[in-house]
Amino acid sequence: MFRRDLAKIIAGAGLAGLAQTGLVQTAHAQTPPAKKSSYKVGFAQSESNNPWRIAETNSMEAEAKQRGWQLVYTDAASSAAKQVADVNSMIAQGVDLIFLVPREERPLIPAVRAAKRAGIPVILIDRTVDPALAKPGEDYLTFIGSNFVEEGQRVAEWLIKATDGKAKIIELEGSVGASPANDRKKGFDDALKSHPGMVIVASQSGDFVRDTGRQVAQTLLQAHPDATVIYAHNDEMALGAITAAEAAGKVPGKDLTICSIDGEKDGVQAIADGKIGAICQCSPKFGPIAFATAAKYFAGEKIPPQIINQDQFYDKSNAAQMVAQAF
Ligand code: GYE
Repeated sequence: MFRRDLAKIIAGAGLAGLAQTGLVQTAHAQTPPAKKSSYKVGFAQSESNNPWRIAETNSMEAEAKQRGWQLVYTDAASSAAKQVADVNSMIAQGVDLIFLVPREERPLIPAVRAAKRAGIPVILIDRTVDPALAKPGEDYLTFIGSNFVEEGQRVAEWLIKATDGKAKIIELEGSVGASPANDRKKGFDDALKSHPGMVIVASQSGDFVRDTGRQVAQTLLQAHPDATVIYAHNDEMALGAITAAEAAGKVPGKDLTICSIDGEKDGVQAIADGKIGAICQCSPKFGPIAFATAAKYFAGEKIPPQIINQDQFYDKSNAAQMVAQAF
């Protein structure tokens, strides 16, 4: 809702009615604060337990420093409840804008709503919230990140070719309720539907964590020793799966084709070493685009409801030369 629309509504409805419907707050959230030479912005990170998260935080901190903006940083340590509290504390500190990585799609809705009520704009970066419960351009400013459905699809398409359409697949899902876990599963599973030879024999969460991925892969390989593929929703779990497979006496790259998403250094190196077959990139370097979008907003420009990052794809044709620039 923008100022022009608000003026129309005020003319038609009267302010008292608006306050009851909450429309005043919506309009406020879309109205940039007075121009300043420097801003105080919050960055509510979900956790810091893998190279992807650390690369994202570094990218955000570097950009804040370069622009001379104050960054209020919090780490929710994998707890959605703590992340809601973190956002509330940023609201209490009167930040000009909040960059939020909603750890899970639904539990972070109260945080989005609280910021909206306080008239503080929120930019969701890297993960999003349930679109049925909160909408970009209305409940928060915009979402910046990858198309996770497409990432899952691209891995599926590569696998269909690499296996001639015949595979028994173990799927290691990301954190339960996280948008990249939901959408990477959807994109992958849907792409396999028209290929009856591609069978998912088991699918379970490894929480995007290397050692959890290892443990889940170990259990699932015991239950399905004839599996030929492991699809992990991120590189960390794929690297855990390599350890589990080797411990079970299997040779990744020969007995098992392993695929994942992210493109961290260890993952891209594992392709070069022949242990991972392919990885769809998902870049964690959000600093430049996130802050540029906030700056445009502060300058009064209209922000699109979604800003989608373009991802590369790694396989043995390009992995060796991409290792050096991977995060
Ligand atoms: O793939 C994973 C991380 O939200 C897109 O979260 C991100 C994902 C990323 O923990 O490694």
